Amino acid sequence: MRIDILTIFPNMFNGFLTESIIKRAIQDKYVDIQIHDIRAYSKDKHKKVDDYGFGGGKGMVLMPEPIFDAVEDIKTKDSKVILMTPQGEPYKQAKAYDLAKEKHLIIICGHYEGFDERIRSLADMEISIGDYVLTGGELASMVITDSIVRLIDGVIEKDSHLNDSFNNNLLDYPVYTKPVDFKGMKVPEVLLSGHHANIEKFRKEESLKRTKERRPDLLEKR
Ligand code: 6GU
Repeated sequence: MRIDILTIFPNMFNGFLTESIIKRAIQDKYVDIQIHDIRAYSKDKHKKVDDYGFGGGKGMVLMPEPIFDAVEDIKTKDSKVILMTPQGEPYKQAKAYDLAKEKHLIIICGHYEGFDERIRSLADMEISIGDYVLTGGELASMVITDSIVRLIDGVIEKDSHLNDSFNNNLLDYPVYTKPVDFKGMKVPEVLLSGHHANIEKFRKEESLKRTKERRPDLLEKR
């Protein structure tokens, strides 16, 4: 898969691309992630990418031209263009599975007080990562990229995401490691038993119980 991210703050991605699973996925060629500075597409001599909004009001508005030029430059017949905005479709794990099947994603990070409305016409979809406002789409683009890349076949141990929280609208079951007794808090007996059927039953029950307590809204969707 290839992912191209359009941003006016390319340095925000440095840590994200150079650590842990994302770093390894890039090294092992499961994904090619390219960060593009929108400023590089500005035709203005001061590399301007934003301006005052018509009609007044506070804040600067991202201009359409550099972003249109960037998308035109990067787009292929396989591309899906995603616009990051708090007004987008609320992001869910099911969407991560859908996007992980794509060949090429182009992600546009909105910023400042807003972006010119005509930029919307470039996008195949608009995505929000939740009901709160960030200073820009950069963190949101990293959130969705992370959730997609870990689902690409081979990136994490095969099938290890099958029990992830939110699959089948259930939260994950609790897990434990050594020591068996930590400050009087003990690992549940069944997990030490080696009895696989009982362990599976315990995990299913805990998953349900936890979802009922913490996210009853998810159970209603099952
Ligand atoms: Cl995608 N962008 C911004 N700026 N804020 C957000 C968001 C996106 N999703 C939730 N809040």
